[in-house]
Amino acid sequence: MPVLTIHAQPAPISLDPARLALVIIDMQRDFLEAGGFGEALGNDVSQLRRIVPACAALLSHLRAAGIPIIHTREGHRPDLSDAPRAKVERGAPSLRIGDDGPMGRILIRGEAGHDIVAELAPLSGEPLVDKPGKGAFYQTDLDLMLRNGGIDTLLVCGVTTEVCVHTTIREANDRGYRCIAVADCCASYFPEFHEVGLKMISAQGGIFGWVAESGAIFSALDEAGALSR
Ligand code: C5J
Repeated sequence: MPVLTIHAQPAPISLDPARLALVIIDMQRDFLEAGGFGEALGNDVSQLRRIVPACAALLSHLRAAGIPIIHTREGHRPDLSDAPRAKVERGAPSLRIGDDGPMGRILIRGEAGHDIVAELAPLSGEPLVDKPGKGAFYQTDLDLMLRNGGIDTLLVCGVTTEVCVHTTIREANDRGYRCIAVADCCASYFPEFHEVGLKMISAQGGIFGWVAESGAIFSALDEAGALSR
């Protein structure tokens, strides 16, 4: 496939699709469904659920184009030994990390709520990175996997825009990866944080990276596919 050029903010970005991967952040039941961590913190989970169809379309296009997909999940060991006390103690006292909820223990690996939502479940062979923090690089082997795979540019989507998506993009940017946030495949419980979060990425000439709509990615992939035929 030839070089792709994606229409993005603050400027179009050209990239080698052989060095491109998608990191889809934390599309877990604990954040998207009633009774999970997100709702326990007082949030309206429908704000996040609305991007599921767009994320499903993105996964299907990228799978068809052979672009690697890496899924992440935020969560902790059952004994909470990897959960800083400062994190556990914050939030709603009624339902904290490790407490029993309707989908099992909140934000604990192996519990039903920790799973990716069914519509976006990883296919066999797609890596799943379990992370104890907000950023996908913190205490994980993500950087090693990307470098071994020759990846230099990341599409990043998922939830929430201003928390785990932003932290991951900042971490990736500092490690030398070019990041493109996929705007309509990211969401926040706070729509205004989503909007500002995206602006913060592309402001100042792309201080953290680029922002593109999924439609622009599909057009670029389709065009490159047509050119390679
Ligand atoms: C949060 C996340 N918001 N995945 N996690 O706690 O953004």
